[in-house]
Formats: sequence, structure tokens, C-alpha cells
Amino acid sequence: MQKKRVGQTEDVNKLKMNSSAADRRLSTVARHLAGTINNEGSSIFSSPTSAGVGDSVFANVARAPEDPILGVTVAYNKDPSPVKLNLGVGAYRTEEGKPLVLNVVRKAEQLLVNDRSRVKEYLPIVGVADFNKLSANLILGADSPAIQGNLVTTVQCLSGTGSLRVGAEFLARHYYERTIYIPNPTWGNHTKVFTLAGLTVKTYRYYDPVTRGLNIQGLLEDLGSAPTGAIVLLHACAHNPTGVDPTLQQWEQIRQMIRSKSLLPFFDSAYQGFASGSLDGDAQSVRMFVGDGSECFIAQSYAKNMGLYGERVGALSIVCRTADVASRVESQLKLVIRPMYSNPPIHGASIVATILKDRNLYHEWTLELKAMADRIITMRKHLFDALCARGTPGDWSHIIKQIGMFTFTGLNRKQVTFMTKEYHIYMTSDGRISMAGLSSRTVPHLADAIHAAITTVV
Ligand code: KET
Repeated sequence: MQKKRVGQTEDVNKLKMNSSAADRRLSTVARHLAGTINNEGSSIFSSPTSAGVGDSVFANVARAPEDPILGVTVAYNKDPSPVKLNLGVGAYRTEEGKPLVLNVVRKAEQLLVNDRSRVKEYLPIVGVADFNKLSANLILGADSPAIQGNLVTTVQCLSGTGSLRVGAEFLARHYYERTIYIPNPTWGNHTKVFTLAGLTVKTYRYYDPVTRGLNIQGLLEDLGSAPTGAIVLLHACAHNPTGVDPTLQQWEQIRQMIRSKSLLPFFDSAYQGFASGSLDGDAQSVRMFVGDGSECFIAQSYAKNMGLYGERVGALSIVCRTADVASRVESQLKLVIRPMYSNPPIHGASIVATILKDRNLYHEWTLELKAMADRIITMRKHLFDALCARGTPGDWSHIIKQIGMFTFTGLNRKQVTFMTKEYHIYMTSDGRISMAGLSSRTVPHLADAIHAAITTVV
């Protein structure tokens, strides 16, 4: 009896703790909704008694706008024009404009299908063990002292977005400073992912529209005035949407600032291999931070570099200072994941693990990845040349200087609307175009559209 009462008291205390965490999250979510629902539609709730007879209890649900990136594909799909071109979402297309399933992925899938010993049981909450280990090796380097010392905990998540969300949920529950600084601009979903997890989102200066390069001074100033311990979201490489990455020397300056203020780096690695064509080259920023022995979060996605978009394969790694902390962190990550989606899916992570653990398949993957990265770089040259040939006013050299899947063109919202209406070219309203969606055949059409937009729309 005595024991039971103690247990009950503990339970009540736990409930209190959980409810204060829940309260905090609810109020953050409420603030977020108050800020966005007014933009996105009505927030008036109706009860069955307030609705008229026969009305739906959801009659007051406002229609939400489409997602700024994925909504571009929705609009594109509705357009019957034969010349339409989707440069919105960052998804690789071949020279023929078709989605690409890598050969090495097909091979891995065949091996999996042929293996009759494979079953469809639930995975552990943290996912496929091999996949986790190999993913940490891929981003940190197999010889990383953090890996050797068991300082890293890695959990399989639902691609890059899911990894960011699980990391954010963990931080909101267990980290003392709930402010996260994200670059301005950044991938549109960052603000939503972090806010809904219960973090407060602030921005740091990143892109300078005048130089079309990095505003390193502004960036360092903003991080320098962030509160001690604040979380800092960094794009590991191929910054989205700007295509502007810090040089290694600038990364070192950023690292020193982050460490001197005890800020917590959270890397979003969605394009490893796509910036330079080299997996190791594109991991240098992350390795620089992990190499100094301090803590670090990394969200990895295999959507682009293995073309596994819809398979939703990714990983969250948290590098800790001791192996004991790492294992306690992992125990808490399980508590984050279990009520969200219980455990992750098997197929995509098994493909990745099959490729990463086989020397030959791994080598084949690096070649296919390099070919994708090279095709994008070739498209940059073609587009740049096409604009020069047309004498399109302005300096277009940023097209060849920028890195990764996207070109941040500098076209304004009106010019984008014009290009969509007159030329059936679909892109995000900030003027970002996915170079991976372009081919030699479609470059002239895009160059004509840009030329017309620049010369006729202010
Ligand atoms: N981080 C960044 C920087 C990023 O660009 C994306 C996807 C993700 C994470 C998430 O990818 P996932 O598929 O969850 O692994 N960006 C492209 C697709 C999207 O918006 O969902 C895009 O910007 O077009």
C-alpha cells in the first residue's frame, strides 16, 4: 500500500510536469495560429448548437492556401499547356524531364525483394540499426572521434522534415533555451516545423541581395547578440533557397562565434553530395563543428541524394559530450517518437543500408550522384549562356556561382507571375528556380521567359 501511494505521488508529479510542458506548447501553438490563421482564413469556431440545422460543424473551416513550394506542383498539374515547366519543387529530373530512380536503388530493391528472410515486423522505435550507424558515418566520417567514442545517437526519421521535427520536439522538452535562429531567407517549412514544436523562431542575416552573396558581417553580428545557448539552424551545404554557402574560412568564423557564445548548432543536411558532387566535400561544415568536441544536431535527408523523395528516409543524429548522455538522450527520443508515429517504415531505410554497407553499390551511388550534380552545373552554364546570348539586362553570373539544386534568380513576385501566366513556367514566388528540373531542351524557353519578364515587367 505504502509503495502504491508513493507511486501515485510520482505519477501526479509526472502529470504536472507533462501538463506544464503541454501548456507551454499549447500556448506557443495558439500564438502561432493567431498569427497565421488570420492570414490563412477564419479562426471562428462553431459548436453544434451555434451551427444552423443541417450545417456541418465544420462549416466555419476556412480554406487554407496551398503550400508555397508543394502548391506550385498542384498548380502545374492543372495547367494543360504542352510547354509547361515545373521548376518549383526541388526534385531531380533527367535530360528528358522525367523523375529518376537511381540504378543502384533499383539493384538494392531487387536484393531486398529476393531476400525471403525479410519480414514485415515493426521496426524498433529508433528504426533500422545498420541504417542509423551508416548514416552517422556518412555525415560525420567513419573515423570521427565522436563515432568512435559512442558520443552520437542516431534515430531513423521521416526524411529531413521528420528529422528536424523530432529534433525540435526533443529540444522543446529538454533544452533550457527555446529560441532557434534560422537564416533569412531559408526553406519555408523551417519556421513552421520549429514553431509548432514549441520553439520560438528568430532570424539571422544571411543573404545580401546587393552582392547576391553571404552577409557574413550581419550573420556574425546577429549570432553574437543571440542569447547564450540559443539554437542555430545551419544549412550544411547548398543553402536553400539562395545557393550561397559560406567558404570554409567563413564556416570557421561561424563556428568560433557559435562556440564562444555556447550556441547550439542544428544542421539541416538535405543536399549532401549535391553541392560539389562529393559526399565528403559537402559534409565539411558539419565535421568542422563535430571535430571541436562540442554538441551538435544533424538532420539528414536521402530524398535528393538518393532520389528517395517519397520513401521518406532520413536520420537525426545528436552528438553529445559523453556516451552516457548520448544513451540517455536516445531514451528520450524514443518517448518523442512513439506517440507521434510509433516507429518508422522499413523499405526506404533498408534500401539506404543495403547501398551504404556494400562497397560496390556505394561506389556506384557516388557515380550516379556526381552525374546528377554535374547535370545541374551544366544547366547553370546553359542558362547563363542563353541569357547572355539574348542580351538580357543585368548581371547573371550568380547563376553559375550559386551552388546546389536552386538558383535564386532575383526575379520579383510580379515577374514570376508573368512567367507563369505567359510562359507556363512554374516556380516559387521568391524567384527560386530548381535547376534540377531544367534540361537542354527547356533552357531556351526559360531564357525567353526571363528575358521577357526582365524587359517588360518592373
Ligand atoms: N531541408 C531543406 C533545406 C530542404 O530544402 C528540404 C526540402 C527539406 C529539408 C526536407 O526534405 P525531405 O523531403 O523532408 O527530406 N526541400 C524541397 C522539397 C520541400 O519543400 O518539401 C524544396 O525546397 O523544394
